Amino acid sequence: MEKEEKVMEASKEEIAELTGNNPDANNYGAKNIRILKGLEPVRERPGMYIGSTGKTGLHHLVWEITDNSVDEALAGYASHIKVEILPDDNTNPDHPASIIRVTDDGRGMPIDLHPETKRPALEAIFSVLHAGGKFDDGAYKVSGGLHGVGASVVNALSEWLEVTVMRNGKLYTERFERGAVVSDLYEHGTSDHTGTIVTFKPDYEMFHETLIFDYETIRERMQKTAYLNSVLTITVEDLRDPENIISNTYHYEGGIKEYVQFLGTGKTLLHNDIIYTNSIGSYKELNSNGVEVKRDVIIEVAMQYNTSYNSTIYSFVNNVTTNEGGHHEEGFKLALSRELKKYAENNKLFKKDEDITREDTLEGLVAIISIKHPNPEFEGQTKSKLGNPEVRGLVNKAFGEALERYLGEHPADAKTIIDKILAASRARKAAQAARDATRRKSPLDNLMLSSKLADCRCKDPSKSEIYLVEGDSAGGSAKSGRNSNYQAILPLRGKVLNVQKVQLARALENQEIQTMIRAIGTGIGEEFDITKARYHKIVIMTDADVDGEHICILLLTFFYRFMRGLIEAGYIYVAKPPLYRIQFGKQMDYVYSDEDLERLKKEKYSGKKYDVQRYKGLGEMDAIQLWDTTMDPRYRTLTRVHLEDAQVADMTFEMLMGEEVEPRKVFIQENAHFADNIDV
Ligand code: 0R9
Repeated sequence: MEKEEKVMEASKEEIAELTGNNPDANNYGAKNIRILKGLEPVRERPGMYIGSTGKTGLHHLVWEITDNSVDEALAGYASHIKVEILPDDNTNPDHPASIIRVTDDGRGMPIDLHPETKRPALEAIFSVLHAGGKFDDGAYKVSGGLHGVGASVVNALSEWLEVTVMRNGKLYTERFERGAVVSDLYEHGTSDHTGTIVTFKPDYEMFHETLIFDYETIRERMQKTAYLNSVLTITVEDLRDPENIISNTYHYEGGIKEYVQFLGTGKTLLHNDIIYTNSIGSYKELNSNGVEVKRDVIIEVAMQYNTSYNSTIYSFVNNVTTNEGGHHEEGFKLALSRELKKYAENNKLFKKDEDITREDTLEGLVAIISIKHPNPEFEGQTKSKLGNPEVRGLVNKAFGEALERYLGEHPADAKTIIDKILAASRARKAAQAARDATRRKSPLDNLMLSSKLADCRCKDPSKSEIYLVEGDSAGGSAKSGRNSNYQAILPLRGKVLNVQKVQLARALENQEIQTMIRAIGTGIGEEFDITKARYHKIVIMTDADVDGEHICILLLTFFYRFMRGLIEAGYIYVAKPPLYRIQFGKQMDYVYSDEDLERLKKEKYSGKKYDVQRYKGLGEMDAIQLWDTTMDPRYRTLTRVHLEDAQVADMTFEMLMGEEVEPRKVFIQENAHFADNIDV
């Protein structure tokens, strides 16, 4: 979605009229708030402003508000943020909802009246699209949600929203409903401290999927925000059940160093110290008046190696995750490989014919790159790639110097790291040989593929699907039940390799994985090419039990590690087979959850002598049943797997597949929370 599509700028005259035309951009207040347009467009096309009107979009409302508090903290005026999930006010029993309250201890939003409009400054922030300091040239507002559209969008999409400001020793409140002022800002008491409280209830007219906030999603995001901003203390509370109040408070004095430490938990570390830099780089640009000005970029990097084979690199710009990387990540990787290579060469650590690539230096690495930029440009498919080219050189220089210093001062650590990278280099060469073997198509390989894969007749990938089916027996039923025009079936026997624990070379030796790669057609790793995908729907179909769940997660791990582009393109799905069949005479229903079974027993089958069959596996269904319940596009439920937050997904995989057994067991019995439900 292009930013330009969303911004509907008012004319210069309108801005001048409404703002009093005061260009003093660094002094926020009523005068220089840019008023751009009414809120109707937001209610007309909410997805344009918050990405979606599903669960993800709903939670964006929270981020938009907390981001403003984070800005206030980064400006040096606030240190505490509290996010509370409150119980429903029960005004619409048909639409159960939760309410969010965000509190900060900053200066309090300005309440002074605009000289022309005679309305309070905060009112413009909440009732005019794109009002606020974020868009003022020169204003160093660093925080920002995915779409950065602010408080007015939250207000537009809330059934009601209240802002309370503690300022000048007094308390003020203004209330809005669906974006419109319903009670003007009024003074109603005194306060011995300053701050802002925003409380809102999402509007059921706007969010049809759910109005219930997820504590875990908010907790996780706030924890990350606390790691990235060591000045902050953030409390998250779930007050919905008075019997079970949940509360977490986060404050990380060590900031991203503690983050790296946390991500390395449970891993064997190669060195004790975390390599760290915190510096300011600057570049020149022209401001809105065409005058060249110097801009500062804060650069923070922390990293540490462990003995694993995976790399965990998370990058952020102004506290926003940049899943697709960009120039800050590039600068980091460039400096990393250059400095390590230079050190190894200078200290004669390479034997004859040995060399290392950039990819080798990433193995077993945990790194956080966090920059604060006054004017970030986001690009890429999901607008999560940093596009400012000047950042590459700044990070390269800042981190390169820090790493060079560290290696020079810690020769024992340096040697351990270089040894690890050389091992990675040897494994890479072995993997290349294995990959070449996978690619080499002998007539025997083709025979093996065709004996397992029941391909579809359609050759148009956008219309073709492949079902990866657990077990030969279910695979057989799926082959008989499918629509062979566009549905291909690949049965997978046994547990697919646990790819987290092994290196690429070993994973590729696995027969099931080789067949799957050949069938999908994109290649893997660096050679991955999404345009070669033979199917645009890759559906994992496993039993609705713990083993099935496990196989599903193993497959997702594989895709995440080696064919991530398939997830990013939205090609990976999980099928949902029924758990039960309930029957009375000719009346029959397939049931997909325990709750639905109980409901049907009470409502549709009450008083009847019904029969309930529990499906322990897909293999218990015949071809027709499998088609009806899990493969027929008219009735099936597919869940699209997406990397809404690569970090969460990666940590989940790590937890599931890593060395710690217990959390994995617990998790497998619950649902994978990197998947978002959609009906297809
Ligand atoms: C609970 C959520 N908090 C906020 O939304 C929040 C916004 C905000 C803020 C300022 C201080 N605290 C805040 N909390 C602020 C005050 C002043 C100047 N800049 C920022 C000041 O006192 O001069 N504001 C964010 C935007 C604006 N205020 C403004 F545009 F209205 F100025």
